[in-house]
Amino acid sequence: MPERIDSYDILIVGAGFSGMYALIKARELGLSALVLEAGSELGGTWFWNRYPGARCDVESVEYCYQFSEELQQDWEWSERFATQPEILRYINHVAERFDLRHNIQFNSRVTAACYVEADNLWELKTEDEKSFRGKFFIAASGPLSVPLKPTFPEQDAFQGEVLHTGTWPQQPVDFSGQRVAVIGTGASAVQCIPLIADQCSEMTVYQRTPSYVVPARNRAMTQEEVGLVKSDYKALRDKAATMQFALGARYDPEPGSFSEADFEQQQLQFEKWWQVGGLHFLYAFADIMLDPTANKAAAEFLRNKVRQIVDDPELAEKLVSHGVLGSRRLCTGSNYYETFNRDNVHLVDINESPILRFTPVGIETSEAELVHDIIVCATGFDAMTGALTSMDIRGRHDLSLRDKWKDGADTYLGMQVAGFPNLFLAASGVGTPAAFSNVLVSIEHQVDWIYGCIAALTTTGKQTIEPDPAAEEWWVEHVQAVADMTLFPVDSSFYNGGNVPGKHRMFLPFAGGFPAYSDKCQQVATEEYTGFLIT
Ligand code: N01
Repeated sequence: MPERIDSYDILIVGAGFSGMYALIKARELGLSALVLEAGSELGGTWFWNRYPGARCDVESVEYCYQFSEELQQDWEWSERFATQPEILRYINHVAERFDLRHNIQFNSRVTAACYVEADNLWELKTEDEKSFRGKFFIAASGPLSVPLKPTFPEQDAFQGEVLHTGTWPQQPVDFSGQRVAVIGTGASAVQCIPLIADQCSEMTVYQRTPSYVVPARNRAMTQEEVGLVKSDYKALRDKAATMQFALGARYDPEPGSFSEADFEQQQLQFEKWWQVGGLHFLYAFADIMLDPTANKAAAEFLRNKVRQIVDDPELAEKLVSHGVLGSRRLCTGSNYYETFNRDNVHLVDINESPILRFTPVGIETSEAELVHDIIVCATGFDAMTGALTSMDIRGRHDLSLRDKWKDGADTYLGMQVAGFPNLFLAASGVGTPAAFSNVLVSIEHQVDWIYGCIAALTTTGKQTIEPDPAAEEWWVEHVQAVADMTLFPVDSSFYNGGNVPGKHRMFLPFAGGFPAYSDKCQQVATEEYTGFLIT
């Protein structure tokens, strides 16, 4: 007897914030849906990234869903920036409140997805060889879900433990008395270094490119400010939607341009936003990401802060970045630079002393062999495209997404890819502002748009939607043109694939801000999906 294949209206890959919301929306529209999730639990990136110090850099009152006023009112965040465990508690609370679990299949890593043209449906296959069919396929696989593991010579020789921040063990790791290496100094490293340094006996940080780190200034939320937010949550959300990064609605960004202020005013502005803390520092002037002079001044202000914090001037110079501020993700930290004043913390600049190989007891650089018990790789992700190309996705005429994206990840509005009918991308980060914005705002916006589109198709009796290749080409060029008007694409980073050896270089996110992007999406929908081919 042939194997029975379960069929749904909607197949969703990923049970993180976007997959969960996609499921909620499917239910709302009375559509049958199944979520396939590789992990054994909910949470996506927040399930896997449970390293010490993991917390969000968007304020908790904004890093949560806004589709339900009741949900907003009944959940209480305890800190300005929520920790990973608190975010997971929230995610589980949402799953319970909306009764989501019975439509989610865990431990189900999707390895292949194929558009079956004759039946106009998608067939997905999981690692354990199970198949599922659905009319629409929503890839909610996340922008940061494929960890980038370094490949140093003789890496397997090391006898101790090797951990990656992006696939952290489910049980807490005991660092006491351990000699720990941390490779990488991006956002994950910036968060875990101070906490691990507190516990371990010796820490060596292997740095290739320093980051700009602004203090998070995390603290407990007061009842008063929670009350204030909840008294008109909608106003806060509406304001955020008009802001470039769709975050920081509790603060008023400075509308002025850098060149209009004199030196003293400029420094006062920078100091004011340094004191506010967090990513909001980029709001100090309206043109920090547009005017190289403004950007250089902001960067020098941050370098001077490091020079004040770090006791050893030579070490401070190694820790400061000379890149374009914001071109690589701005990091927020708590006691990051201060940690390098500790006697048990050492920095190896691997540009000066490259890592030659791993050895059974540690890491050999061009200068010395250093002994470690645990090596923490905080080496990032194959961002935005990685989760999608890790599946063998095939559209019309067996067109492979991996092949199509070899020379550039083309999408139209970041929602769909030409040649892949009825496949929707939910906040993958490609061609959308998700990576530059409060991703929760982007997720809800994109998922709402996708279901608006599905509803429009269904009510008009249409069967498929996919981008017109010409519209896709235009969007790709537009995304590049907009990025080129800013300073975002200058340095090599995961924004442009520069962090993955051999990956095609292309600036992936839409840098024009959330309001411009959502306006464009709205316009396309209003004009009956211009740029899409509907059959
Ligand atoms: O990854 P990264 P991440 N040898 O790519 C280094 C989100 N996030 O996990 O820059 C030596 O930023 C690499 O060096 P270089 C957030 O969007 C958010 O830290 O390539 N070093 C770099 O220093 C963030 O931006 C939060 O020269 C190697 C580091 O590893 C994104 O996730 C918290 C190497 C990787 O930095 C990714 O952050 C955490 C090698 N072979 C993460 N390979 C918050 O919400 C890589 N590196 C606060």
